[in-house]
Formats: sequence, C-alpha cells, structure tokens
Amino acid sequence: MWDTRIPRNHPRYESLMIREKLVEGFRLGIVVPEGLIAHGRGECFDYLIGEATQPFAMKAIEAAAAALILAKHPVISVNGNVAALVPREVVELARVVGAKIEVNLFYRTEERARKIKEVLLGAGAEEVLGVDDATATIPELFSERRRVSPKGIAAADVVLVPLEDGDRTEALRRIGKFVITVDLNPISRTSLTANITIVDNIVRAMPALVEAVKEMKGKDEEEVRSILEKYDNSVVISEALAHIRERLSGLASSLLGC
Ligand code: PTJ
Repeated sequence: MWDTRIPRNHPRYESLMIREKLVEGFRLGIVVPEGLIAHGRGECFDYLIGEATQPFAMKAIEAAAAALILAKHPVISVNGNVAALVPREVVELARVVGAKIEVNLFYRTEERARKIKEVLLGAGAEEVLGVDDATATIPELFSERRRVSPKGIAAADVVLVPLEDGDRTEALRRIGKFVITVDLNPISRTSLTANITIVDNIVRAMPALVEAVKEMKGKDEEEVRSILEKYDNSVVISEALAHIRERLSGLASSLLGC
C-alpha cells in the first residue's frame, strides 16, 4: 500500500500524503507526469500562504458557494489531479448544488478520461460527462480542453475549473461563462482571469466549499445574491498577495530577531 513508507509522526506527514495520492494517481494512469510538476508549483505557493485556508480564501469560497447555488446549470470540471486528490468532495459538491460533473483534460487521452470517470463513479457520482460525449468545442481554444460535452460545460452558466490552465479560463470567459477556480498561485493567468479565485489547496478548499454551500442553502435568495454581488476578485487576489508579503517580511524579521 502506498502510504506505509511515510511515518505518521513525520512533521510533514499531511503534505507528503497528498503527494502520495498524486503518485498513486500517476501509477494508476489518472494523473499525467506534468500533473506532478503542477503540484510542486502548488506546494510552493502553499508554503507561502501558510498551508491553511486564509480569510481571503474563505471570502472566495463564500462567493463561490453563492454562485453555484444561484446557477441554473452549474458544472464541475475534473482533471487528473482533481480526480486523484478530491473525488469524493467533487461528488458531494455536485450533489449539494445539483451540478453536473465533466471530465476535461489538458493532456487528453480517451483511456485516461475513462479511468477518471471510473474513479468518480466509484466515489458515488451518478453521471460523468465529457468522456464519450465530448462532441462540442469551445471556440478559439486549441488544446484538448476545447472538447466539451453539450450537456455539460457547453451548456453551463457557472463552471468550477480547479487547477486550470489560463487559456481555457480566458476562452470560457469569452463565451460568457462565469468561472470559479481553485489555484494556489494567486498570479497565474487563471487566477487573474477567473470571476472567483479561491487561493487555497484543493484538498482544503473543496470540503470548505461543500460546507459553505450546505450552510448557505438555508438562507434566502436575496441574501445569497448580495454575497455574490459584494464580491470583488481583484480585492481578494490583492489580499492574497499582501498576506504573502506580510508573512515573508514577518519571517525575515523573526530570523533577525527584530
Ligand atoms: O489532467 P490534465 O491533463 O488536465 O492536466 C492537469 C494539469 C494540472 C497538469 C494541467 O492543468 C496543468 O498543466 O496545469 P498548470 O497550468 O500547471 O496549472 C495548475 C495550477 O494549479 C498551478 O497554478 C498550480 O499552482 C495550481 N495547483 C497545483 N496543485 C494545486 C494547485 N492549486 C490548488 N491546490 C493544489 N493542490
């Protein structure tokens, strides 16, 4: 079993276990090698934000919950890394907001798309789009991510696209989709282009988003709408950057004892 090599009392146990999930996903043909590199980039930013869900991420999570609740046709887009790290949370979020789940891959092969679908069905999904039915295309997008399901992303008003590449976020915005992303890098093209950017690790953000939706579903529609209307993604990204700056200067000062 893949977790036996890491002692439970290792100070970085949790972080190492997340890596192991991705490595296992890679061995099973769910994650691409590039996904391991992408995770390393994410880990670096996670260190910078302090490996915790910060207030700016909570603000974005609340707004994302509101957008998903108000959506007429929400879709959660799943790639290899997301399937390896949070399959159950994807299914639970889809259930609580009534969203469709769609496999959408940058490095697409039909075999990997099918494997990811199996993972999601195994996690309790009733339906997974984007595998045998990716017959529509996102205009002006030339990567494999242009291929989408007519019942899913093509018809969606709100799309959750975690760990995304900038090109598709821009293309989705151009065709009028409301885009929510989860990205540890606050200055990635995706982060800067999305309507809502949750700067947090997907392993923390997804359970928090599920909880936020459950809580918000009890509120009246006007209140939910006003949470979304008050949200400003530029402010949230600036807060993420200011948090990193303050954290780094605090750490630098503590090393100098001042
Ligand atoms: O499965 P595929 O073929 O669709 O490919 C998936 C990857 C992730 C390889 C592909 O989408 C890709 O290359 O993505 P990028 O352009 O490297 O962007 C991934 C972004 O996600 C980067 O900005 C990372 O910082 C961020 N990231 C990585 N791991 C996490 C993360 N954000 C949140 N939580 C993470 N665990």
